[in-house]
Amino acid sequence: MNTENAVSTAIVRQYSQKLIDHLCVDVAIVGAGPSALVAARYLRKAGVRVAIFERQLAPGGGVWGGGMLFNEVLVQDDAVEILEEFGIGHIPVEDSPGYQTVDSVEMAGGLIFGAVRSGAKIFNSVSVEDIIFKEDRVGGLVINWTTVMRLGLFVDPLTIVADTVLDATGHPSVIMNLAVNKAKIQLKTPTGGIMGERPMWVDRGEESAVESAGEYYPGLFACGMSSNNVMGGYRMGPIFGGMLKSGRKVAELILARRRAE
Ligand code: 48H
Repeated sequence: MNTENAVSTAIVRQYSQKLIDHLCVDVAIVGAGPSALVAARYLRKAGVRVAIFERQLAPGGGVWGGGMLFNEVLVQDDAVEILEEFGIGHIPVEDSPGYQTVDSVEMAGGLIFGAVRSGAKIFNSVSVEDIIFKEDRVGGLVINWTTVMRLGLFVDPLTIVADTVLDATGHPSVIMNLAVNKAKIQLKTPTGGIMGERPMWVDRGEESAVESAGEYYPGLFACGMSSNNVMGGYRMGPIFGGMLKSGRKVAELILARRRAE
């Protein structure tokens, strides 16, 4: 085999095998932002098979840009153990006890590395365009190349079968919207629908991001800004302790649900 052919063959074979191995998983996560990457690592550490589908080329979601492109974020002391789980550095804020600054590039890189090293597979440049919905249960994802979707090409998708789907798509709550609008289901929220994100109130937003992480329909969980939006929580700006804790909490809830079934 010549070298050009060896390179292409190895990549196509390895990618195809990776995709085939993850066409049916325990947990399919939509979006590779901070809450998703934390959830993925804790789920993998418990032996759960996890695949993450991220529509952008670069996983990491909204972490990279810090606050208004100043590439630093804040994390509260009570989420430091999650940073340390991923080996991410942090510096105490001298005049605001209880807070740490974290370089947002280190945070994005560390979260991605920690999730992948735990055995979670990330499929980047893949968009989730629909859900599988059977017998009153969310049963997986419908995926396509982001390029196909952005060009508006008429190309049929493929599917990922999953016991559990985790919506970690951030502010737009893409999967929860699909579930409400296409499957016509009532979510476990006070209104049965998506309540909508409120304006900024850092402390309340941080609380609701964690409180809202959970199961909203059989087979369908949400975390991070997605669950915060679903439950009508406040936004909190470039402070990420809530996102990290939300990811850890949703992993614990998914594990508890799997044990109960
Ligand atoms: C595949 C998709 C699809 C799709 C979207 O927004 P994220 O970083 O998610 P979180 O919730 O872990 O973190 C939120 C945080 O970054 C943030 O925005 C904060 C704290 N805001 C506060 C404020 O006041 O504004 O990541 C979501 C990811 C992104 O990478 C998307 O590209 C991806 O989901 N995604 N992937 N298929 N249909 N939709």
